[in-house]
Amino acid sequence: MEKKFLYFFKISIVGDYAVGKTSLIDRYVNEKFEADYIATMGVNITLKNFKLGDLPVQLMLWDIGGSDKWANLRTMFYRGSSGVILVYDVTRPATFLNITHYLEDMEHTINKKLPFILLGNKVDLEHLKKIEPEIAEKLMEESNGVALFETSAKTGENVENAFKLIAQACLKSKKE
Ligand code: G3D
Ligand code: MG
Repeated sequence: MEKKFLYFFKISIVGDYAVGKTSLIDRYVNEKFEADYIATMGVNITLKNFKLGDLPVQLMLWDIGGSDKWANLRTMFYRGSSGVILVYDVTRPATFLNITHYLEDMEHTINKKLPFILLGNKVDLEHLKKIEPEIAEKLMEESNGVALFETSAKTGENVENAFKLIAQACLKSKKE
């Protein structure tokens, strides 16, 4: 009989306050699991089981509080991560500019660069949109990201695609 492996990936979701990190996870995951002792440190943990093709995969999503209070701890969250989701809000340019800082954080923390995807969230707010995908695409390519997605936690646009792709990238980097 064919042996089935369960792949397990810790994924950190990082970005400024109110870009939609928690909403994206809520949209993607139906069942929430919160570890209280970690919540007090500014992190919520959510588990998501699904299949990539016929491979059972479990994602452990670390949702990091955006408050500056936790800025020193953020580096710690990258450790042990298989991949990272960086989120900005397409209506607030400052949240996009800060992506560079998060990338620097990540590089200083771990020697190996983690696979990451970049999400421009809140694309449903078309009339308020200030960051066009071309500029984000450029940053993503320059920093060797896996992909850029424009998402909406409100409508669900691209949410599933994004999580699926980071899981695929984690799987690929594990096999390399
Ligand atoms: P955070 O976890 O990154 O801090 P949240 O962000 O998920 O708490 O979201 C912050 C606010 O943005 C919330 O509004 C949430 O409903 C809203 N939001 C998140 N994603 C989207 C999106 O894709 N589109 C729109 N239109 N709004 C979004 P409130 O009012 O609850 O503070
Ligand atoms: Mg949050």
